Amino acid sequence: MMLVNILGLALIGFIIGWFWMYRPAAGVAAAPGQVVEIRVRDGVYDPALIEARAGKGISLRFIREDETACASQVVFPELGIQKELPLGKAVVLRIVPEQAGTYTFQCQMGMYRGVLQVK
Ligand SMILES: [Cu+2]
Repeated sequence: MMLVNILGLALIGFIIGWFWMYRPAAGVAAAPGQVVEIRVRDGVYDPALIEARAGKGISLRFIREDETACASQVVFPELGIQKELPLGKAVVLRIVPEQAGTYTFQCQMGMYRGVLQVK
């Protein structure tokens, strides 16, 4: 019984770690005007860390390969952007971040997470 509880806790910890504490390591630096392709698959954005420059526009081309409902929208809460991602169809988002900072992009509930780092 105790063992079951421990396994349960370990599983919960793993899920929380995966969804909420996931921090992307490798990033893609976007040159101004560049199009960065982001694939949505297996519960993550790939790449999940995009670097851009303040005041310079970048285009993010989202390609959803993940069938789960979580992947059906991408939301940039700080930028007020919410976009439908049809399965297998590229959606290009043009973004011009005016100020340096860390902007998240995520699914509707915030389980899939990515970061747009603006310098
Ligand atoms: Cu979700």
